[in-house]
Amino acid sequence: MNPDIVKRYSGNPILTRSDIPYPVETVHNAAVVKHGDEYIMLFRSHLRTGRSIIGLARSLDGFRFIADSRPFLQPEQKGPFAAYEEFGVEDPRVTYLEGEYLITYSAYSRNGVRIALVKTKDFVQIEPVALITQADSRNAVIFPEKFEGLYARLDRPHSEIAPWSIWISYSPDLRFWGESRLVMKPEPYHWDEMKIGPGAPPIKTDQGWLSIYHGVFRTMDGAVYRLGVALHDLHNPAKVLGVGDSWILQPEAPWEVTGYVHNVVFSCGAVPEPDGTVKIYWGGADTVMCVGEANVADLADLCLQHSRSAI
Ligand code: BMA
Repeated sequence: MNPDIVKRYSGNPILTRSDIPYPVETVHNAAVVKHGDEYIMLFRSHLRTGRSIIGLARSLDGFRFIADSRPFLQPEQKGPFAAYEEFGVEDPRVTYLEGEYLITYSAYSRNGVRIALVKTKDFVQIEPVALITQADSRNAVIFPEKFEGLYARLDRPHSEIAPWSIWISYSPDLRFWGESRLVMKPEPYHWDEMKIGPGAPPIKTDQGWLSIYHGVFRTMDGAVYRLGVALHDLHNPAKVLGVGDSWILQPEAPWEVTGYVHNVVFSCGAVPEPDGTVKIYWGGADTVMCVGEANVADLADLCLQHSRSAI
C-alpha cells in the first residue's frame, strides 16, 4: 500500500478566513467544479453565530483561489426553504449534468437537517428546485449521469438503530426521489466504524464510479474524520464493486489536526483532470481549505485489490 496515495499540495491551506472579504470564522467543506476556464469553489463558512453560509471563490489553476466579494448562498428568509434553513446552510456539493450545475447542501433548522437542491447555469442566477429529503439526512451527492432515465444520488440518513450508512435513491425529475436502498455500511473495528457519508460527487472511471467518502472513528480523544474510496458499478450504481480497506487521507497537517473541530479531513468535492489525476479538496479541522492530488487509477485499484465488504 502506498501511504501517500493522496499527495498534499505544498501551498496548503489554499483558502482561509483571512482571504474572505466579509466576516467569517472558517472556510471549509467546499465543493469544486470546472466551469469554462475557471475552477469554482463553493465553500462553507461559520459566522460568529455558530451558523453557516456558503461563499464562492474562483481559480484558474485549481490551487490559487480568489473569493467573491459577497456570499453565494445564505439561509432563505421567505419561501418554502425558509423554515428549514434558519440554522444555516452547510457542506455544498456540485454536479454538472445536462448543461446545469446541481447544488445540494445541508439545510439546518429546528426541524432537523435535510438536503436542499438548487441549480444554476452560471453561478449568478440560482434556481431553487426542492428540499429532497426529510429530516434527518446529510451528504447528498448526485451522479453526473442518469441511469435508465433516472437521476441517482447517494446520501446518508441518520438512524438510532443502525450505524450511519450510505444509501442510494433515484428520481425522474430531481424533485421526487425513491427506490431508496442501503449500499454501504461502516465496517466494525475499522477506521470508518462509527459512521460514513458520501464526500465528492462520484467520478467516472473505466472500472466504475469512484466515490470519495468520509469515515469516522471514535477514540478516547474524540472522533477522527478520514477519507476513503469505493467503486460503484458503471451501469448499476447501487452495486458496490469494492471499498478500499485503507483510508486515503487522515488528519496530519497542523491545520487538519487543530482548529474549530480537531482531527478532521472532510471532502465535498474533487475534480478529475484529463491526465488521469484528480484534485481532491478537503476542509482541514472545519477551519481551512486544502487540496491534494491522486491518480484515479490508484484509487480504483485500492477499491478492487485491497477491499473490504461494502455491507
Ligand atoms: C460532520 C459534519 C461536517 C463536519 C464534521 C466534522 O458531522 O458536521 O460538516 O465537517 O462533522 O466536524
